[in-house]
Amino acid sequence: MPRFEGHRAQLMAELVRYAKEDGIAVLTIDNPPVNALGPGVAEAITAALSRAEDDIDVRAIVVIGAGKTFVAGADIKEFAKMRASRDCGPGHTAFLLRVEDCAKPVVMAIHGTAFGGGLELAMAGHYRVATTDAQVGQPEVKLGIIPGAGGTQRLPRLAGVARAAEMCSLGEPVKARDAFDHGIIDKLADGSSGEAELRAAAVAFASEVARQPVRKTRERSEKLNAADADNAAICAAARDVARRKLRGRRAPLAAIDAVEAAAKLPFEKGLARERELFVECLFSDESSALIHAFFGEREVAKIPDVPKETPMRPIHSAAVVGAGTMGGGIAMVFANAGIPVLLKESEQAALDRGLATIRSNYANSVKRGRFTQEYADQRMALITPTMSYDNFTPVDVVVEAVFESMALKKEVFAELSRVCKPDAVLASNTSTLSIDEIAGGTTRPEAVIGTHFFSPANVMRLLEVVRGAATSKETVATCMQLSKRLGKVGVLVGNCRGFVGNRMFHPYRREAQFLVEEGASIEAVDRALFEFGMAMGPLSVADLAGLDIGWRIRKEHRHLEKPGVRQPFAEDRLCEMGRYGQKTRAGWYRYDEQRRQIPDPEIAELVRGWSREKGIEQREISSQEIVERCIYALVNEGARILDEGFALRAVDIDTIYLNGYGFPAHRGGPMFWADLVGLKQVYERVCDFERTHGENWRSATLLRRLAEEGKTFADFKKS
Ligand code: 3H9
Repeated sequence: MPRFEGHRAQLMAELVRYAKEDGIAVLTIDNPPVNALGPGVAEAITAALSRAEDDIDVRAIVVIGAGKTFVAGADIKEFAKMRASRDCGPGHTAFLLRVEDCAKPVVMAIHGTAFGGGLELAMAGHYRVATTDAQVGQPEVKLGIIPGAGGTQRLPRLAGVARAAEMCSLGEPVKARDAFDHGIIDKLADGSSGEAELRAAAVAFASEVARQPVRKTRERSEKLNAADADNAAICAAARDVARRKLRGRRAPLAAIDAVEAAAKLPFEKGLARERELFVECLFSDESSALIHAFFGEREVAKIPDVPKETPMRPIHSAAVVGAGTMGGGIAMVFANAGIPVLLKESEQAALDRGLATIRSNYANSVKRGRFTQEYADQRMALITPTMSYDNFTPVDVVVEAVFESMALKKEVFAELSRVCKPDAVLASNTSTLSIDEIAGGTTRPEAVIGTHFFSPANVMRLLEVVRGAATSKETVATCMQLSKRLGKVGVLVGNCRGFVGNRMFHPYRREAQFLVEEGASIEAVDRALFEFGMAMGPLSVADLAGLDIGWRIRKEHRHLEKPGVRQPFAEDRLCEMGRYGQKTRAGWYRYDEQRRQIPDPEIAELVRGWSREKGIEQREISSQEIVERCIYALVNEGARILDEGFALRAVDIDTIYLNGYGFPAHRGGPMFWADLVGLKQVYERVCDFERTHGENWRSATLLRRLAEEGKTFADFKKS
């Protein structure tokens, strides 16, 4: 064999190991970390299948994944290369037809996850055995694409059109038992969860089916409804759900079109339709944005000066100081992760109130079927209420969540320094105060860090981890790892006013108010941003959060405002009228007893009157200007933050906005979106706004520089 061929054969043998057990060939895919169908894997599987077919001692074949999972899908990194070369390559369709045409029965053994191309591979096999804790799914829409290797054609043949349309359009994972009930899995390997146990169960199953003729999924049709009208109705209903749940996205609708094609067309024609739709989606901005978001969520865990090997403190127990809305939510987060947590208050009544809220949150979850009463009881039992610091000594991490007052926080941290063991992490949930100043009041500033949870803490995925000047690498590493354990996306940020998220949100909200003061209607501002994809319009968000919070902060920081620079005034006036938002059932809008929003024309009229008094010209404002004013305000501030080093990378800012501020995932985050628009265009618009609206719109130096150099935020690396 020539040297090159020999090397290739060796590589393939490493990607897919071949073994034999009682006449069953076992093919183990070994492509860490998640056995993705990366370069060479399909070829290696094909070669191993051929070897098994040629081996007269082999009666059937098992395909299994090495390590903790089956195949988690195609290699997502390859999509960027395809986009860059405008070439999707041959794809995996022919490979999977080859698997399906294997002359001997092929049993796919699934543990961990069979996602995307992984499930497509599994469905091209003749049988599927799975551990009970395995999950299957077609999550491609979460990457802005659709299954591209027959998933939309084989899944309806196994699970029916309705289930396939749902799985392919929403992308949610399905547990093995559910998949079994729907015909996707043929056998559950009860009691096994790891590769070795599953392998034994799959080999036994393969021996049972070895004598049966192969059963090709593509030739099955019993689950495809005979009547086209039924399928059309199912797909129409699926489209309604997808439009509602994944607003503004193309891929979910394309996925349903492809599933519908499976029901209408012969298999080969259906495959061709799937391919067309896959290619259309792959070359969309939606897909580049969602893939950016996928890798971003993983990238943020990588801190250049805090390598993986940095020692971390083990976290076995926690304490939360303050049982208000945030403190109670944070205690639930620890309990939900199985970590026992003390919940401290200084007054019995406040402690009782906090516990009652937690209890009612758990009761609601049980009522909604999210988990059982027993599970809720177990979580509740992990929360220990207390009125003193006496039992704080052994805890590994404390999160302070008391009222936003520096004096009070300093008091708490002084107490924590006194009672906590020397290596405990001391975290503050402050959203506005300086971590350095808080740390300065302790005897161990290296152990002090910010953990800025978002409300409701037990629901929102974002956690800003705020690094102070003295915070040690060990403390940073511990908190970043803890955030993953708590089910949060931890993003490391620097200690500036508002940190990253709120610092950027400030100019965004400011512009929303200015727009109303200049004549846009309250509803028009909210509608334009909602249609851009934001979870809620900025004025509705303000009503939800409480207008009085911003009012109080503005009053405290008035001395920092630059004279002569325009400030919004309408929200302060609303507060002076006692309109604090949803909590007083009146703010920008009015609210009924069920907190349903009702437009309030009186307020629009009032704001118009106040604005005229202040000499602010009233004019028609387009929804494009509304979006640009608000989103470019985010981008401009984001550029400053990046330049000043308070965020490590542009993708960190995007991840914050996608997970904590309702920024639409299919736009990739504000910085990514600006890169897509083109920084030159963004910069020119910012300059226009500066000419018209003054100093608030002074362009960030970094934005100007990158625009002039023809670069993107993604190119930027802080030297
Ligand atoms: C597809 O299949 C299209 C098909 O229709 C075929 C068309 C032709 N590729 O998440 P983790 C990396 S589309 C490349 O932290 P976990 C990830 O970046 C695909 N890399 O672990 C990370 O790298 P790093 C459909 C991947 O245990 C490392 O693996 N499939 C891929 O918390 C560990 O990941 C999906 O969408 C991949 N497919 O969760 C599944 N997957 O360490 C996407 C992961 O350098 N993946 N990586 O940061 C997942 O949902 C989760 O990774 C999984 C494991 C649940 C599997």
